Amino acid sequence: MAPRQIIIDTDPGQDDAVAILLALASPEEIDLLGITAVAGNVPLSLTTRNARIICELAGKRETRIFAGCDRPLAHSLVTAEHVHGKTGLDGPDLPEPTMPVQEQHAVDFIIDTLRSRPAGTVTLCPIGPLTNIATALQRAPDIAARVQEIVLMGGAYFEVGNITPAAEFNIYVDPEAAEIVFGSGIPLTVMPLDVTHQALVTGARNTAFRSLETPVGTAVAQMTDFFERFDKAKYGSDGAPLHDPCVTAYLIRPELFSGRHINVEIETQSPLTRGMTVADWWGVTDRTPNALFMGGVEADGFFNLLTERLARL
Ligand SMILES: [Ca+2]
Repeated sequence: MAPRQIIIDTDPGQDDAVAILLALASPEEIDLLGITAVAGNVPLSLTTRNARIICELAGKRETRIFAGCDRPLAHSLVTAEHVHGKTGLDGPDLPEPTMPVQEQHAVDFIIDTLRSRPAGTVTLCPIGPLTNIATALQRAPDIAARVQEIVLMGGAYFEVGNITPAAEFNIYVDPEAAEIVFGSGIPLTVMPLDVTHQALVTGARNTAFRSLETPVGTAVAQMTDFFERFDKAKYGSDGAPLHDPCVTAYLIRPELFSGRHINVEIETQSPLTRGMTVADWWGVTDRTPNALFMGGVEADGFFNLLTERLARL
């Protein structure tokens, strides 16, 4: 089968970094058309910088990187330096990037790519707030029918929230954008916290990265070491959850994940639950299903895949 053509829309982030590295290491399954940066974990200038650092770390300087929206559609930006550190990529000591940022705006790149390639052949992979994707859909509604699928990291049902008691970070930062994406009619596959909190970098898994004894393996071990302090303190878990790599792993090994095709709506109004993904997991409404909402991952298979692929870089 030909590799899937994808655009990764991202706010790196240590876990974004691992998601991108997995894609770059997997050319049989993934043809990465470009990386579009968005404001999220840290401001846009840093997410664009971090995307370039990651591509250079992987030796993939030819990757096209585009800068996108620097703020959510309707509210001011909320960032997460308390999780990811001041740069968004704290942990390893990586050089400042020198590869270029493309001149075209990320939203224009998304629109042009969908219009210029055959309908149903491009998959969007958002692993940050949904601002770039929603802006593209607002500006060019015709592209909705051309997207093969959106596979995204965001939301939660059983785990409820991580940035507020009710909301997951990516959706919380731009719920108006999420509402547009979830209402777009595009086939959606969603990796919520319910899944990503099962993908924990335990000590043994971190050691497996480090034991690759490559610059990529070492950097991933250092990034996940940094990132885990927050989750260990907050959840008492065994290590950092690798949220975003669930998206790229799904493109390679979908059978590692299980979920339900259900209705998911986004709360945009309530001050208490703004950004909540109201997921009808139990089918208690007659609302039309709009998303394959994942609930489980085979964690050992996921980490074996990750380690095996990162070894190639
Ligand atoms: Ca992210």
